[in-house]
Amino acid sequence: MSTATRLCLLVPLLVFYSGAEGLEVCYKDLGCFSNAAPFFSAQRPLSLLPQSPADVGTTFGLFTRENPTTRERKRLLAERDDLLEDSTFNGASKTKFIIHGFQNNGHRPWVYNLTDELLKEGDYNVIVVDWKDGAGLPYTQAAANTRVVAAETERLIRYLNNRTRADWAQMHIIGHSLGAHTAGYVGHGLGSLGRISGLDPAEPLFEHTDPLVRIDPADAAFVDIIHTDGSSILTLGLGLDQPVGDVDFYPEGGARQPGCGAESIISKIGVIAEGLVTEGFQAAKNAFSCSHTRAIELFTESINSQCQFTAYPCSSWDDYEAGDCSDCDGSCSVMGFHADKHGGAGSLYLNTNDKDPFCLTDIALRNRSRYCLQSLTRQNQTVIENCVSTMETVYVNFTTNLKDTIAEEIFCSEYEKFLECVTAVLDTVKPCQDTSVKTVIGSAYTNYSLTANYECEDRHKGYRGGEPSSLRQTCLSLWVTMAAVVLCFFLVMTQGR
Ligand SMILES: *[C@@H]1O[C@H](CO)[C@@H](O)[C@H](O)[C@H]1NC(C)=O
Ligand SMILES: *[C@@H]1O[C@H](CO)[C@@H](O)[C@H](O)[C@H]1NC(C)=O
Ligand SMILES: *[C@@H]1O[C@H](CO)[C@@H](O)[C@H](O)[C@H]1NC(C)=O
Ligand SMILES: *[C@@H]1O[C@H](CO)[C@@H](O)[C@H](O)[C@H]1NC(C)=O
Ligand SMILES: *[C@@H]1O[C@H](CO)[C@@H](O)[C@H](O)[C@H]1NC(C)=O
Ligand SMILES: *[C@@H]1O[C@H](CO)[C@@H](O)[C@H](O)[C@H]1NC(C)=O
Ligand SMILES: [Ca+2]
Repeated sequence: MSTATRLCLLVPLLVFYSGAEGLEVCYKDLGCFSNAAPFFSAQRPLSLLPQSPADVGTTFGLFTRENPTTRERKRLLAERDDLLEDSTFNGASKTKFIIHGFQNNGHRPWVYNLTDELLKEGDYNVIVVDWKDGAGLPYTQAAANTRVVAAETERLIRYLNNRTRADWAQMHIIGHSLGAHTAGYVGHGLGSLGRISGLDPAEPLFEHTDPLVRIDPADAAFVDIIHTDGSSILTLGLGLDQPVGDVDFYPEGGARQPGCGAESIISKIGVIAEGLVTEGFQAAKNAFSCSHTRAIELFTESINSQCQFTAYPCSSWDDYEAGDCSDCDGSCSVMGFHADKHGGAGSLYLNTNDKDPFCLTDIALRNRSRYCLQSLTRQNQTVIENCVSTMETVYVNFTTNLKDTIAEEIFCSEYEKFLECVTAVLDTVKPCQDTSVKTVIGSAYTNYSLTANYECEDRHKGYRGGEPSSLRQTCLSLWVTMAAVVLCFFLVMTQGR
């Protein structure tokens, strides 16, 4: 980010500035919280103090196989032996914590789905950390409140350990968005937590900050991260792109997810608005956070699925997409719940489906990127049967095994068909674009990749011109972003749950 951009970013952030003032605040039993460095930095120009435990209102709901339903949820609280005795907490079982993020709470369908899948997999204590009163606007305050949520969670864990000998080296915290950083603080405080799964950890006020401020590999014995919305905040990406775990999974590159609609900020706002007009608030909200919540869906699916989310080490997503990294060489891993049973470290890449179920079978996965490139660059093996275009996608049906002798001819006629198809899309989408068709076709041509259904889909959509790059660096786009963010938060709020 340039200095100018960063300065720009400060201004809209001021809009959200409010809440606790001062340099340090102390809360009984939880200790003191300072907002001095490293909590104050160039990446974190607005560092608030956390609100009081009463304002944040953290609660802990216990689910086990004996009491799996919402109605049977048991409350736990540090130092409350009566609650513990009345509960089904088993100190000998492993414990899984679920911590939600900004503008969320512990009663969302995804929390129940995740809990159900966990209890199906094993006889765990599942503890849902609900901090909804502290997780609302402004974002700066919610980001600060995570420290109080973490301190309370740490206190509960120490308490459970004292009373039941439950070992926190056997505990696992699953945190989404701000909840991932919360988990980081808990692990840091405890020193030897077993595992943290960070599901698309939040980007704003955390990316490139000191490891004390954000989740990092030292926060637990094993830290696995799933990145699904790592595109710049300037394009409404809400998740970290920076690797912050022992192993970082980047499904579909980790910047944005297939099936989530448009990717440039302008078209993203368009999709949100369209959702609002056609299907109401829920649709608009889903369009806004589709990529960000995909990490949860992927993790939840991974718990009991027969299909493994095999991920490959690679130098970059582009190299992975180009088919350069389809060999594991013993350093692949499996994204999601079972990641701890596999080796693998660093940044790993994989393809996923654009809808539930998201896991692609190994064979389709391995062949997918490479197959398409081969099909398109070695046309003597390929016939394009038909070519169908929509606004977003060009579908191309292939058959293989052509005789080499007619290769040249086929190549030409097939290529013509392909051009026709892509041109048709360009005409529909960007009738006024002055980029020469040749260049545009060129980039579309090499950037197609084959999905499991052998439909050739443009994953980069580069031919549409991408984001307006002149806008990107200006305050204008920031303000548009912020306006959209405000709009979306307003939608989320007014939805009132
Ligand atoms: C929860 O699971 C149900 C049933 O599998 C599914 O239809 C629903 O979309 C899931 N909800 C979320 C938020 O993941
Ligand atoms: C539990 O904590 C109490 C103090 O609250 C302490 O006296 C006791 O030794 C602890 N027990 C264990 C097993 O750590
Ligand atoms: C995957 O590739 C192998 C060899 O490259 C081929 O034999 C197999 O049919 C392909 N499978 C799919 C589903 O494309
Ligand atoms: C494509 O055709 C050329 C020329 O006929 C041939 O040399 C090449 O091996 C063919 N490619 C494949 C993958 O068969
Ligand atoms: C691909 O071809 C099959 C069989 O001809 C057809 O059913 C299918 O609709 C085609 N897909 C596309 C995207 O054209
Ligand atoms: C394919 O897409 C990537 C990523 O968007 C881009 O960097 C690359 O230049 C594109 N390839 C071509 C030939 O345009
Ligand atoms: Ca940390």
